[in-house]
Amino acid sequence: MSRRLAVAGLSLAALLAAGLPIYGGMSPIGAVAHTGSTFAAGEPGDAKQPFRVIEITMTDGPGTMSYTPDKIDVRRGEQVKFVLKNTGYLPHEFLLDSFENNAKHKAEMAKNPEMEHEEPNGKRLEPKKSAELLWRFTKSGTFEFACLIPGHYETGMKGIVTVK
Ligand SMILES: [Cu+2]
Repeated sequence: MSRRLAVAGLSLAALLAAGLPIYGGMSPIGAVAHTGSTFAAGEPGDAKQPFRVIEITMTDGPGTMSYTPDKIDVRRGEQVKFVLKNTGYLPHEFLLDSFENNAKHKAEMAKNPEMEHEEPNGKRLEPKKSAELLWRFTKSGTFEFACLIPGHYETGMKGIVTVK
């Protein structure tokens, strides 16, 4: 969060210095505010409650980027601890959200590729790193996990969580 604020601050300064208009959708305020509205898929988990562990590997190779597995079924109310492993050569993200929010986020990332996600519903991993994300699926429906680094989603970095 602090890094993102710093980045947002810099871009504001740059825009002001350049005397360019500041568009509503790209203002620092907008960029920060959207972080609070990204919990479509449930809520951050509670480590004191039981959870199931699901390991997800993120990989990249010639013309391919993917999550394994890329389809997960959970019960409504269930907690899942995602153990994320980036075995590829590039940084990757895991953002758990609605399809709609991920699509919006993706458009923002295209304009601001340095944007880094450190939110309760997302992680960014450098190559050969791992991370954990504990999540409670409080809503039934179909959700998406995605890597929104420009070009990655299109190359296959997306997966589906079905909550019943
Ligand atoms: Cu990626």
